[in-house]
Amino acid sequence: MQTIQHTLTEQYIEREEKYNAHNYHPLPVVLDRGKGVHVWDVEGKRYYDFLSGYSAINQGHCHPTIVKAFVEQAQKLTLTSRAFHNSLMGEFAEYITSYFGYDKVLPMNAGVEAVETAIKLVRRWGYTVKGIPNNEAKIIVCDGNFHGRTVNVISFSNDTETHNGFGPFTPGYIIIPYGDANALEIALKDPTVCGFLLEPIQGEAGVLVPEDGYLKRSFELCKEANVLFMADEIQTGLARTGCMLACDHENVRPDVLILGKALSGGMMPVSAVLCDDEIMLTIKPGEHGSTYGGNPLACKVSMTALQVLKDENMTENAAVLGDYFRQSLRALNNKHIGLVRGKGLLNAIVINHPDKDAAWTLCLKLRDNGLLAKPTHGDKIRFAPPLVITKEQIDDCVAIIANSLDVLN
Ligand code: IF1
Repeated sequence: MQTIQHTLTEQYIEREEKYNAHNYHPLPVVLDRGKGVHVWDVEGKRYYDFLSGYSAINQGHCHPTIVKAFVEQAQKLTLTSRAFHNSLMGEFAEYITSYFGYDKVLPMNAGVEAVETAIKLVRRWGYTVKGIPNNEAKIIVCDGNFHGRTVNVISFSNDTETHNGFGPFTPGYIIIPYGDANALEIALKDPTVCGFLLEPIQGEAGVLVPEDGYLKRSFELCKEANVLFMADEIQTGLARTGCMLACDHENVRPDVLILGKALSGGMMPVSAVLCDDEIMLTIKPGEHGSTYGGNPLACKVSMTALQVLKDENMTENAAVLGDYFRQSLRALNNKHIGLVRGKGLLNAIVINHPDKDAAWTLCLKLRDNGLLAKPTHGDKIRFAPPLVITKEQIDDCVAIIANSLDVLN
């Protein structure tokens, strides 16, 4: 009788596939432990993490200061619901609003909940402040957007994979090309538009950086049209692109700022919407909320995660090492790297190869050589390490990438 030997990794994956939903196609590696820029799999092999939990781990895995805050608060008070006050909510709200310079914050959990919150706020503002007739408010969004996976949010996604087969969809959205201020200007002529929602750099689309000046021009056009500029900085924010917010690169202060992911340093889902009173106070008690939103554990962890970004100069590190990383990749002059793009430590390469699975093949090779990254949209690979990475580690990683590219010959 033949017995098939399964590695430990295979055993983990088989079990997961048997009992878990098949809503992802992960790279075959089973992670068990993380510290800083590194993760270890169940076999004990170490890797550089070049995905950083889709930029939720900007501060590095299991950052000791954040872990300490987490553990201490977990032993004290974790959840009260918003039916009662908790002793950290005021401190958190003051901390984060002064950190980003807004009147108020509304805390949620997953990123998409903050997007939904922002949409509700902006529609409500549209009706009560701008005077749009009831149920007619529209929001302009961009082609290729990714803002999360609720039915409402996928209603305005034009990615077939995330959108198709989940209808009926929510009306009230106008999709325009990304990076095209003229298209925005035309769409803004509709007086029922209350907001323009965008990613300052499109992540899912493969790290699409718009032309310099696009954010500023879009913001100004919104101002002229009395429309709120809503920045989804869930992925681009929190030092990732070499500024605290990607909008800072063009000195744009969004009317509505949406944060998530690294807001907790990868400890738990924490998201938030920040805006001024004219917008925030249009929602009254009982009209919006969440069981876990603003829980004391999240408040404590989030303040600590934000403080760590500043204390460890992660913005500057992302800016300097991001430039260095892109330069080093370009200097490889490898015929299979069609394009290197990004800002700070949010980067992607476009693979130039006739085989449509080339990016996946390369990611498997990178894994074998000790670096984890994931293809997006077929031919692109995102490179977004934790912001605590050093220059020596970047050199090491570029060498791994250079060696791994041989697999495509
Ligand atoms: C998945 C992408 C990254 C986001 C922006 C809101 C959300 C996200 C700009 C929602 C989430 C994720 C989630 C993850 C894949 C991932 C992703 F490839 F799809 F685009 F990061 F690049 N706004 N991004 O990027 O936040 O509700 O998930 O907390 O859904 O598979 P969430």
